[in-house]
This record gives sequence, structure tokens and C-alpha cells, in this order.
Amino acid sequence: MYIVVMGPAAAGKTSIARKLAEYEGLLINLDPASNTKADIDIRKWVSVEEVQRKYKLGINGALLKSMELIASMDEWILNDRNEIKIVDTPGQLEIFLYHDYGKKIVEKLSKYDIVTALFVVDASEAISVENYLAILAQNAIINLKLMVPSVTTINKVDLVDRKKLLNLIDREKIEEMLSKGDALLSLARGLIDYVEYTSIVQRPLLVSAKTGEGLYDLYSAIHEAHCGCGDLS
Ligand SMILES: Nc1nc2c(ncn2[C@@H]2O[C@H](COP(=O)(O)OP(=O)(O)OP(=O)(O)O)[C@@H](O)[C@H]2O)c(=O)[nH]1
Ligand SMILES: [Mg+2]
Repeated sequence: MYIVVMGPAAAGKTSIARKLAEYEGLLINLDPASNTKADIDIRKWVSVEEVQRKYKLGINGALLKSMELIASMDEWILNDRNEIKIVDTPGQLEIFLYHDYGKKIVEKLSKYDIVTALFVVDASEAISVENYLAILAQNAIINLKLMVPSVTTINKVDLVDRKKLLNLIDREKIEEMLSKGDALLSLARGLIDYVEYTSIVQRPLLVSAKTGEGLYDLYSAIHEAHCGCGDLS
């Protein structure tokens, strides 16, 4: 299985990818700007500094160009079905939200093995109702684009009020909170229904890459993702 770790900048993707790989798996660094130690490092072939120089681009343009190059090459792919391969990706979420590079990478990997997407968000960003719903919406878009099962995880739970977070991931509690709100209520309800209708089949899992909390459950959820909803492709 390939586990493709994605999510906003600094959510803890690399920290989680590293922890998962320590537990079971090989780490593939697909972030051309990251010097992280990995079993396969994309920077052997593509580094963002070199792309910036060669194509005369700014940092964000160079990152997108790098992902375009990465999506069109096979050198970094580990083709061993017996291994769990954890793929760490850059924090520029537009690679998956707006461009097709993320989709192409996932399609490429799907030719070799099953793929599960792991969407990582920062607990301190997810703690308000509006932010939580916005995160679910982003996740739903990515799911629709990638067409592979996905697991959402809220990382850095060591930094936030756990009760608030538990209320957010509880459908009944969030409905109750929304019912005290205003005109946004029906929009928010529609969004929750939409998210449940699309491929987010499980509640987000609460983890901390720092303390290790929830990581075992996360691994189990990733393994169950394919059995639970089937391959959506
Ligand atoms: N308190 C706390 N800090 C964390 C946790 N996970 C990651 N961090 C910290 O958050 C920062 C960002 O972590 P990374 O793993 O580099 O995040 P990332 O999503 O890979 O970041 P980019 O690749 O730059 O988008 C680092 O300082 C980590 O030590 C966590 O569970 N709790
Ligand atoms: Mg990273």
C-alpha cells in the first residue's frame, strides 16, 4: 500500500509520515524543498532550488514546476507490493486542490499498488466550527479529485482543548452547535451531508505526532480504509 500524506503547510505531515514509517513502512520524501531523511528522497532527481534557477521561477512557481516534473517521472517509485510505502508531500495544498499534479501522482502510484490518502490538519486550525467545516470541504474536494479512500487526521491534539475538538467531530453535537447559529445553518448542514455523501467515511482521528497519541488507531484506520469503503476508482 502507498499512504500519501497531504495537508496544509506545517500541519505535521512529515512528523506523522516519519512516525508511521518507524512503526511499519518505507518513507518516500516527495517534497522537493525538504531535507528530511528518507528511504527514497525526490531531491536526488528534483530539488526546488535547482528548478528555481533553471526555469527562473519564484519559490511557489518552482514548487509547482517541481511537482509537474515529479508527476511525469517514475524513478522515485518503489515497486514492492509487500512494503507499506509512506509518501510525504509538500504543504502547498493547491497541488491537490487546484492542479492535477497530485492526481497524476496518485494515478501513477495506483498502477503499482493500492493507495490511501492521509489528510493531516492542525488541531489549532480546526478548533472553530467554521474552520472545521472548511477543512472538511477541502478534504471532500481532494477526495473527489483523487478517487481513492482517505483518512482524515487532526494532529497536534496535545496543543488544544480536547473537549472542544470532540464536540466538533460528533455529528449530533455539531448539529446542536449549528442550531444556535444563524443563516449559515442550512449551508453548514448541507456541507456536512455533502461530506458524508462523498468518500469521507470515518470521523477524523485525533493524533499527536509529538506524544504518539492516537497513532496506532490511525494506522488501523488506514489499513481498514480500503476494506471499509472499497476502492473508489
Ligand atoms: N505540539 C506538537 N507539535 C507538532 C506535532 N506534529 C508536528 N509538530 C511540529 O509542527 C511543526 C511542523 O511539523 P512538520 O512535520 O514539519 O509539518 P509539515 O506538515 O510536514 O510541514 P511542511 O512540510 O512545511 O508543510 C514542527 O515544528 C513539528 O515539530 C504535534 O503533534 N504536536
Ligand atoms: Mg513536511
